Amino acid sequence: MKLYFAPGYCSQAVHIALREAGLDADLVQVDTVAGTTLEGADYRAINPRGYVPLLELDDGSRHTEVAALLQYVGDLAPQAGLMPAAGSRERFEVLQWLAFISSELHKAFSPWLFHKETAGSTRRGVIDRLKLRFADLENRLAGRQWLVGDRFTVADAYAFTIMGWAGMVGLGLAEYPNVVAHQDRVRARPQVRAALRAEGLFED
Ligand SMILES: N[C@@H](CCC(=O)N[C@@H](CS)C(=O)NCC(=O)O)C(=O)O
Repeated sequence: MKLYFAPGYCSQAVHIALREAGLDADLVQVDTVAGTTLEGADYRAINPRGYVPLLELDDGSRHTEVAALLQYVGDLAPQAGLMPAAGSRERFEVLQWLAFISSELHKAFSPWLFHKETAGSTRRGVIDRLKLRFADLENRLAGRQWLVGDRFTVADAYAFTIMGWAGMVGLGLAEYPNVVAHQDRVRARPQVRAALRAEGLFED
């Protein structure tokens, strides 16, 4: 397998899931602004949408969308518990959190808060809404280690990656101590550290 990624982008969630699942994947770094891989290949020819992540399977097929990739990777390694069993209540909950993180968090941060062209009024509106969603996450994490059940799942990897962006756009998390504790808990996992290290975002 091959994961097309950019350091600290949403592709990080899939990168973490692959490592937590114990699956080997080649990492191909992409410059999404230039539209090329680091080796200079035309990334638009690989993914016409231009964004990461993209997961290329060993049969050469190419797949996108973080939430779908996370489910797929989790299902490849059931013993890792990243994706609960089909039909279980816990899987239903993981799917809900993936959808929430994707539509309510990920797609609010990106592109709105990452583009300097975003008008101030839009920016303020997005931030107000994001704070409501942060509060949802904060409530969910009260008295819990992980978003679903008592194990780390792909939902935790996705939440960690996206909430890691808060500081980058000047949104402090001090009002959300459960979220901060969750971020710390995820960051402390050996496979997460390995993923961050491989992306050049963390050094021992
Ligand atoms: N719908 C896609 C969106 C992926 C996405 O937003 N990727 C961002 C990084 S977090 C990106 O590559 N942006 C660069 C671009 O769109 O050109 C998904 O859920 O995977």
